[in-house]
Formats: sequence, C-alpha cells, structure tokens
Amino acid sequence: MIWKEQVECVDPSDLKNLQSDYLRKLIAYIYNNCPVYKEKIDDAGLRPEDIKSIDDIKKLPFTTKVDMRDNYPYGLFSADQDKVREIHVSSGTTGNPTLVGYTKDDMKLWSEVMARTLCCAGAEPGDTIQNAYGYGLFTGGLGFHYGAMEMGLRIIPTSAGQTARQLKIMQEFKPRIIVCTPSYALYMAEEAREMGIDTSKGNWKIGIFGAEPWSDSIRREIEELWNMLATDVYGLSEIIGPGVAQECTYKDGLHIFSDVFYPEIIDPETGEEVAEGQDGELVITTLTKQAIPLIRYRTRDVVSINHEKCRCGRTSPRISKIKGRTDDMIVVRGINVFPSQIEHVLVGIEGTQPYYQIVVDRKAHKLDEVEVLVEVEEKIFSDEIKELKELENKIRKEIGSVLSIGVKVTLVEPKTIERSMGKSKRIIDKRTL
Ligand code: DLL
Repeated sequence: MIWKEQVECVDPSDLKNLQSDYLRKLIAYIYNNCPVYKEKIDDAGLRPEDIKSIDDIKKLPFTTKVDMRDNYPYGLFSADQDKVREIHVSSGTTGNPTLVGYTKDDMKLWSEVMARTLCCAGAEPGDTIQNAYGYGLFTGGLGFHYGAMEMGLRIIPTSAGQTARQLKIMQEFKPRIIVCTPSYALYMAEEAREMGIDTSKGNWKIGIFGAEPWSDSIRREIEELWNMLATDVYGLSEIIGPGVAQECTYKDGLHIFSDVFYPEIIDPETGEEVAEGQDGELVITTLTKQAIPLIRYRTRDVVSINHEKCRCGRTSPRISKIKGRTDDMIVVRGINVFPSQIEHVLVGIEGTQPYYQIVVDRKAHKLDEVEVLVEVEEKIFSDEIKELKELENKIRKEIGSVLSIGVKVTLVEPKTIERSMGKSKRIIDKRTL
C-alpha cells in the first residue's frame, strides 16, 4: 500500500513542475514575511521573481544551524506566533537549542508525511503500534503519534523508558509495529533476555528505527533478536521531525518525500552539487511549510542519492543510510574518524557487543590519544587474561588498519557502557581545543 500514490509514484517531470510551483510561492512568502530571509535574498542580489523553476534553487543562499542559533528563538519564523500551534526543540548540545514551530497546516503536513512513513515501512490501517520514541519536546514521539493517528493505527503511547513495563505491554497488547531508536531496541532485547523473555517470539513484524546512526550490521542484529523487519527512518527537527525519509520493505535506500522536502547533495567544502551516487552533505528545502520554512538547510548529514525508480513502485529519490555527520567526524592527528568505521570493525569480531565509546584526549601538548572502550560478552570476560589480551590486540590492529592511526583498546565488562533510551553518545572528546 502506498499512502499518497499520486505524488510518490509521480512522473519525474510532473514532480518537477510541482516543486517549481511550490518554490516560487515559497520564496515570495518568506521574502514578504521573514525579515531575516528578505535580507539574505537581497544580499544574494536576487528578487523573488528571479526564482522561476526548481533549478533556480541553486542561486539561493544556504541556511545553517548558525542562522538558527543567531536568530533564536523566533527570527527565522515566517508565520506570526499566534498562528503557531506547537513548538519543539532540537536535541543540540552546544549553544542555544534550536526552536521549531508548526502552524495548523504544518501539523497536517507532518501527520501526512508520517502516515506516508509508516505506510512505506509496511504498516496497514488497523495495525497496533507501540511508540517507544520519547514524547515531549523531542519530535520522535509526537511525530509518530500524529502519523499513526492519520493512518488509522491503534497506538500504544509508551514513550521511551520504563523498560520492564514496556516489555510487559508488548507481550500483552501484541503490537505489530514497534518504533524507537535502534539503541533502545538493542537495550530492550538485552533487558528482555535477563527477564527470561524471548524477543524473537512475538506478534511484532516491523520496526521503524532512527534518530541516530546505525549500520547494516546493527540492523541484522536487531532483525535476529526481534525476528522482525527493521527499517530506517530519517528526519530532523529543523525540517519537520521524523517523516523526511523512510525505507520501504526492500530496504534499498530511504525514500525522501521530495514533493515537500527538496533534497540536494553537495560537497560540504565547495557547496557545489556532487554527482549522483557520490557522498555529500544533504541539503533540504521545505517547499510547503508555513511556520518556519527553511531554504537549502545544511543538515550536516552525509548521504548519497539515487533517482532510479524503486522496485516498490515509488519514483521518489532514495538517500542512502546516513553515513556520518560532517560535524560528528572527529579529526585525530589530521585523520578523519567517524564512529561508524569503528562500529563496522566491532560487529565483525566475535565476542564483542554493539556497545562502545570513543574517548579522545590530549595530555599537555602531546599527540591526541584515542581510546576505544568495547563491551564484551559475559563468557569472554570470564576467559583467561591471555585470551582477553589477544582479543584486545585483534581489535586494536583492525581499528588501526581501518583508521590508519594507533588506538588504545580497553575491554570492559558487560553493561559498563551507559545504555540509552534515546540517542546514544558514542564520542567523548576531552580535548580542550
Ligand atoms: O532525530 C527526528 C527523528 C525522530 C528521526 C525519530 C527519526 C526518528 P533531531 O533530534 O533534530 O531529530 O536530530 C536530527 O539526528 O540530523 C541526524 O544526524 C540524526 N538522525 C536522524 N535520523 C537518523 C537516521 C530527530 N535514521 C539528527 N540515521 C539528524 C542516522 C539520524 N542519523
């Protein structure tokens, strides 16, 4: 089932007309209603009439997280605050948080793209969904709630946390769909095992996991533990929350709802578009939002894009799984390190758990040091010291050869690394740069 077939399976030239029409209206709207954007457009030497088709988008200036912070809280809004019906705050850790808002029509749009998301993952009206994304200022919980409501699902709004209760509810109310962060799915399975619950036996068939990076190896692990199809959902508060892109049951890229969220993939250094299939930074323009529409927003997320029609019938472009963030990357002794590279090594090594933390430190003018804390399985920890050392060495060598820098590896006991019900923290950077 495809929720909005007329746009998701649209002919690409019709899509372009629709996007062009939306873009023209959007530019006139923000130019007349948001002084910050008016100034940005004026500074670029443009007039709204210069934007005739979606191809003209390249003439427009980018919007960045710095613009959001500099104009905090309301400067980037195009709608008056009395038209705003709900606000959310993004999970940033530095400086001012990022505030976003929704008018009544934006709420309708969000519900619709979330219904499209759920449907894309294989949900059907009448299904029961357990929503273990956090409810509150984070967009995950309420975003899924509105979408499920729109699609006619039966919602169990557990929010994140209270894991024992969460698992009990799951067994008793038998949801067919479970949604949460991938790290919480792993954590719940771990808790279940301790409680003597077999998560591979249940009514659940589909999981929709996102809000943080996760690899295909973690996907396989979750699919095995939960005996379900694990799909990836992508989104960010600034654009709308979850509901920007979603994998269909073929799991061959995330369909981006490009009739409303126009994607570009650029080289983060030059700002120029990269060729199809090449990695680059995802930039999104919200074509139809009212409260706080964004023009060419730099997401910092690294992906590639594929415009081929999918086997599911959708013509919407597909982005790859998020490969990293341009700002999550740590530079250690001049080498770029992404947490995903380390994760990739660890999942291939028997005896390790998918829990790790990367600690970067610089002691008094010395070189940066990287320590990777890796949790190992219970049975490994009871092995002889010699075997533990061998495992440590193996991990150290493999990470070293992938990253081209030496790292220290420390094996830690099961459950030492903090578990997360929401987004997990992989990097601890202790350097004072
Ligand atoms: O995380 C929205 C969301 C909620 C998405 C629930 C999916 C499910 P923010 O808190 O603003 O919004 O964080 C957005 O999280 O720029 C990415 O770096 C990261 N992210 C989101 N989804 C994925 C994903 C929500 N599927 C930031 N894979 C984004 C990797 C993701 N990273």
